[in-house]
Amino acid sequence: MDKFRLFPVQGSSSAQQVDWLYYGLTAMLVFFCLLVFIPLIFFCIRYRRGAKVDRSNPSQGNNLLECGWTLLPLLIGLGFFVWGAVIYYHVERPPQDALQVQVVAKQWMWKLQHAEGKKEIDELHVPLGSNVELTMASQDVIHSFFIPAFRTKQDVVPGRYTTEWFHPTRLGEYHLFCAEYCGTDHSRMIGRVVVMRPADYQRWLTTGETGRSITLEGRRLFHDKGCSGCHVGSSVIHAPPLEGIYGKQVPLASGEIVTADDQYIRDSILLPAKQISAGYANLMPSFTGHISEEEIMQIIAYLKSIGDQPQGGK
Ligand code: HEC
Ligand SMILES: [Cu+2]
Repeated sequence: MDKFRLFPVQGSSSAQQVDWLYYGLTAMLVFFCLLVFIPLIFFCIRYRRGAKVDRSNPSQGNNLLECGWTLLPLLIGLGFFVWGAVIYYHVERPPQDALQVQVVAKQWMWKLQHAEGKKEIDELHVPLGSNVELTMASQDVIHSFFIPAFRTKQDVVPGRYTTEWFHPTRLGEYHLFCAEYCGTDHSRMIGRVVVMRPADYQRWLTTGETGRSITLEGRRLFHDKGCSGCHVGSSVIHAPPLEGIYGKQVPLASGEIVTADDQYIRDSILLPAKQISAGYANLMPSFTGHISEEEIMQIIAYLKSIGDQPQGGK
């Protein structure tokens, strides 16, 4: 039985929900298929040419039947819509306590980094029973991060961040695919996800080349890339302080108010002229071509980490 599988194994908390929806849809389709085709075949045979059956008194229509077969499918359709929407809502909203993993896609590999600093390529190690959130960026074209056993798939798009989360419920190794055609070697852009016992995961984090944590790496970059030259209180250039900016509402020169999330900070670094903060001049140089997606993610993690410190004004 294990050889013949219509569905991949259920490796995450959402897998079962997604599968039940599929079973439900399939059952409904089979039901309506039979409802149409069994009478159809029956009438084909019964009223075939030459058959001696009563053909008098043809039906003149039946309002109850008409309303019934219009309303019933409508209600069933809406029911499936609500069912699907509930699952979608669950799958699209990462929980607050999730472990953070940064993912950068490029032709043709996945580069991943854990918050503690451990990096890997085409492999993702995660602990059993924890929520894991991936923040993903692409260095070139559109890719898609697909783990069939977890029933999660999300496009990875250049120029913006997308996220994906899951809660592994089963130890083991699972396929990781790129599910968006991304060029010649797309079919080789594959890898594996390894779900480990939490203790094994902690041990794994500290073995091999571990590197510095993402936030420490971000702090180093903040100085090395020259950000700190402008973004400190004592700077000659009038630039906004960045302590506590993460997640805050930022007024822009255009009068708009935006939330300083990952995307906003990323755009501030690469396209500083796009959104100017109110009260400041457009003096920040663009770092396009001078900073990699990984480095931007590290700086964002650093800015996030200095978010809790008290600071003057907003
Ligand atoms: C030459 C000085 C200068 C340098 C270097 C510089 N910035 Fe800026 N930065 C500014 C100024 C001025 C603004 C305000 C105008 C604007 O929004 O573009 C700003 C705005 C920002 C904002 C938006 C802040 C807000 O309150 O909306 C962020 C985030 C930011 N910079 C991050 C960085 C990072 C990260 C680096 C290093 C990679 C960096 N900056 C390097 C001068 C600088
Ligand atoms: Cu790809």
